[in-house]
Amino acid sequence: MDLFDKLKELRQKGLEEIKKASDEKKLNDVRVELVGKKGELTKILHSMREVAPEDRRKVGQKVNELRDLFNNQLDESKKKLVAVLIAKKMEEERVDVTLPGRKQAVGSKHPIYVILDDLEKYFIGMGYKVVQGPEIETDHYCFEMMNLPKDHPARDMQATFYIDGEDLLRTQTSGDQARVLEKHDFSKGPLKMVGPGKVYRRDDDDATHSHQFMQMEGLVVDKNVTMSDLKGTLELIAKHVFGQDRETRLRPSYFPFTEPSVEMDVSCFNCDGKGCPICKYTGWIEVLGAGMVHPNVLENAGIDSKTYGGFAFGLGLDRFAILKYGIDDIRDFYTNDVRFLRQFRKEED
Ligand code: FA5
Repeated sequence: MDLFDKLKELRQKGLEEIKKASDEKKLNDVRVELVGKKGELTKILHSMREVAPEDRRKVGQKVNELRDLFNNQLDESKKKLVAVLIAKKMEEERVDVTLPGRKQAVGSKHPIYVILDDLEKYFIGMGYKVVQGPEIETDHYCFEMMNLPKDHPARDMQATFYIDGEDLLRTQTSGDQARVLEKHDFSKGPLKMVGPGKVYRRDDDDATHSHQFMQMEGLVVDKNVTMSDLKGTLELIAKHVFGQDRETRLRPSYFPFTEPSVEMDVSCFNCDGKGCPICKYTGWIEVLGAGMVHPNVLENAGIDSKTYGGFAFGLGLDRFAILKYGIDDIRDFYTNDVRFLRQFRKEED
């Protein structure tokens, strides 16, 4: 067969193979086989010696024409294959933009934590450190160290859930006082701390009582701390949380770990002090207990009560929250109703 016939045959075979190649890889193989460095057309050029000199130019021309033809066909085929591939991918990854989007439910801070975080910041600003005591507390720290020995009648006011003879769900955050007093090094400066957290009591639930609630303990111990330091601090807190207009009062009270002891009331948000079922017709809602640290508490922790003295307070964060937001039932904080919680979303911003 002469070279012209070979070229004719290659033309037919090449075009068929290009047509048959069903993916990019196969098409590339065909390209290498036809127009590659060691491909069919190159082989033909290498056998030019067999061609009569007067025909060589013509053969060269034919080879070039065929190379152009193959290259064009190969490019065309590639374009078609890529287009098919893209169409297939688009079909597979089709997104229906008219479908409604998936709604992301964004939660918000619990109202009690809104107040807690705000108060923490406020106290940190006044030089207090924040401590975190254990919710499962020992009788030793919750009561004994706080001047409440086993047979003390004041234990009855805080009946709680015992886990065994020694461990209990803490009734108050006051155990934090004993824990920090034991560790504090007064050569490094005065002790100023707040300890927020959950507490538990076997109280009967009503609009202002819950069997689980939040307290924030406060303790300041140094030389020369006076009752007016306590009064000033409590007034600052009340004004910070409730604003300048809400009325507050201090009443004498009793706690085994403070002497003298006081309780602070805030005028009822619901009746503005006139008396209603929420404040049990007193016009006031009690928000915290406080007093000057009892010398026994200091001595129990190994601190000389003749040199050092201080004040302490335990505020009820739930009570702060109901008064601040005008919530008529404390139990709403613990029922996890999102319609209730959503109302406080703005407070967080
Ligand atoms: C105490 O728990 C003392 N540890 C507070 C204290 C600390 C006094 C340091 C002196 C020095 P009391 O039982 O009064 O005190 O509780 C403190 C506050 O917790 C109350 O003023 C009230 O705001 C809140 N509170 C008490 N019982 C409940 C309850 N069942 N539900 C919601 N809040 C409560």
